[in-house]
Amino acid sequence: MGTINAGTKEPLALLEEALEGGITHFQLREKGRGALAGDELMEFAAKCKSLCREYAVPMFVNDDVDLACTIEADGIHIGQDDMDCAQVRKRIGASMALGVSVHSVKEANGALTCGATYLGMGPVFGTRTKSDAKPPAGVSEIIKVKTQYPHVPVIGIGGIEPGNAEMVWRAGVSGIAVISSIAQAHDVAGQIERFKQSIPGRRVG
Ligand code: 3NM
Repeated sequence: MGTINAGTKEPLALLEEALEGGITHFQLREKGRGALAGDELMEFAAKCKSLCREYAVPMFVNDDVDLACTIEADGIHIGQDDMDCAQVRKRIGASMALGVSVHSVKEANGALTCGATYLGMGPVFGTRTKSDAKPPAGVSEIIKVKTQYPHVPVIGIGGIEPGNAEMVWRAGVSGIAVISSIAQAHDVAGQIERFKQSIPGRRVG
């Protein structure tokens, strides 16, 4: 499960609450109006990295290879239009995880040929967080990709909430990535627990 910066709380406080609540991965996605840049971004990313390290949670950086390399992130995530994934793999070396957003078996094939470690697929449901998101795709392409590449980790993203997460798990994902449903939750730890309860076979009671 991943969560990313956003919401009304102070971002580092939110990250700490999410780590305390049990997120398993964190992705820094610093975009849009008022986004940090330059040294400020570097400093903020380094603080996120050290917080994640305290909780032994891997940290990923969205789109920014220089930033990922400078803070020695555990992984980088890129979209189809961001950068050439073969170039990114070349720059980051073999050990850093590389996530690539894909929307079809064809794109998955391309990403894996370039050395992707995992695939992000979305938006599964409608999302207001990403203004240029594609129309909601449901889980049908996830199922096709998992059928073709059963051992490749796929992460579902987009509009995922505790109430609709089970359908995504059942499509065979290894994780779900969530922004608003966690970042805007009043009780972050409680919301993360609700997500954990959504995993088939993990429910108690
Ligand atoms: N990428 P929320 S959807 C960052 O489809 C992102 O690739 C998407 O935010 C994709 O959990 C999305 O608030 C936004 O819907 C996810």
